[in-house]
Amino acid sequence: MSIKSLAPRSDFPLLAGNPKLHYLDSAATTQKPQSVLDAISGYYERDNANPHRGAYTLSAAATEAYQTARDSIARFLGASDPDTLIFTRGTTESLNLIATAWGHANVKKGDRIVVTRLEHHANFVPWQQLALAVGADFKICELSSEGELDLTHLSELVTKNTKVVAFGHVSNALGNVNPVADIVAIAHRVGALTVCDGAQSAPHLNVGFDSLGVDAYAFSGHKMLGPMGSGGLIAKRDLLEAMPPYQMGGDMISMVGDGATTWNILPHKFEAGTPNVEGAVGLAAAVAYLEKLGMDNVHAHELALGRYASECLAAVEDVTVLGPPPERRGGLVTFTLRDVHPHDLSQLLDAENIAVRAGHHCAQPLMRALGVNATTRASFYVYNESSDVDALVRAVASVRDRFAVAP
Ligand code: 7TS
Repeated sequence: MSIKSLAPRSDFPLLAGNPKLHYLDSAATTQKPQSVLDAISGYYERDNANPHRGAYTLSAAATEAYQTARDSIARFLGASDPDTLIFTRGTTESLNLIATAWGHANVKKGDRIVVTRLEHHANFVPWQQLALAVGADFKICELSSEGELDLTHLSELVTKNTKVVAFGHVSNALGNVNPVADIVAIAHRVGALTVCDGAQSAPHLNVGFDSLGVDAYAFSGHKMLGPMGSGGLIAKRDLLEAMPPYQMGGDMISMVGDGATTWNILPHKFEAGTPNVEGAVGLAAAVAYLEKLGMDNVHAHELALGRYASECLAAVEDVTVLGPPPERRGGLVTFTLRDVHPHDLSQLLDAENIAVRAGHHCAQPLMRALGVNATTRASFYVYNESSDVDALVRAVASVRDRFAVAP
């Protein structure tokens, strides 16, 4: 089988400079196209100043660049109100923002917080710690025997004292694409807030925030061709307006009295201090690149590579592919090779110029439930093609032949 890359490798300087590299760790971070690098250097060459703070022309140019970026990223994610997109350092900061600012104002002793077994630590630990701090009940929705979220269990957990249901759109560890509408319906029956970790969906799917139904959605720019340290939180306007600020300082105030302070309007209320304009501008260039490719094409491309990789890896003796079937997964495949530790496997693959991730994938609660310490994960993006999968499968089979212990 031959699946060509959706985007030319020549658009990505790092890949063009490393023609032998099989980069299969895009779920951790993606490579960046030249257009993103150009947008960042162009911003510094033309428009750089501290936005919002000066009345002079250059500061207005920086402000304009920042706001234009916000508009285009909000549009890309299907949010019709760009001022409800708060720029952050990424998914981790977005989830900490809402768990801290909203959580401490709204979750009390005896209330319940529900997360899922699939969560990345970034959508698990902040809620667990909130529960411990206020004396709330912390519950975890388990997986069914098919390895998918058990919605019957979720319905049982979501009682009338449940204040929030936090869940990932797409699992970084197993690739599950979760049924957002069903989860939201269960949570909203009791008026619980829904917080969606979109780190692995914003890069890969048409998110459509306005119709997704969740109250808040977190994402990272660096996983979708954009710069590190970029990303955001999109949330419903009334939620953001009612929520106290997260960090305090410049730009987020309206009036500072000696004894009290009032807050600025959205989005500034949640963006204290000098913003990451370079990150926003770079991320806007990244979404422009993705829009040109078309998100439906991006998704179809990754599904095809994921299915192909699953089939080929499953055919290697002693390989176990984990997670739901490929048609219900994002573009990644997670597997184990009997008798070979994932860390050893990833180092052996590295010697063949194959970059994959090995470990617990920041999902220790999930690894415990699966009964494994670690797995190996290959994840795909627009610049990957079937030859990357072929190289991976050949190398895994060769490691198996060299190192697997006879039964
Ligand atoms: N949530 C999910 C589902 C993730 O996959 C990640 C990062 C995060 C949150 C945190 O994102 P950050 O940009 O704030 O760091 N996931 C991974 C991964 O799978 N391998 O390295 C990082």
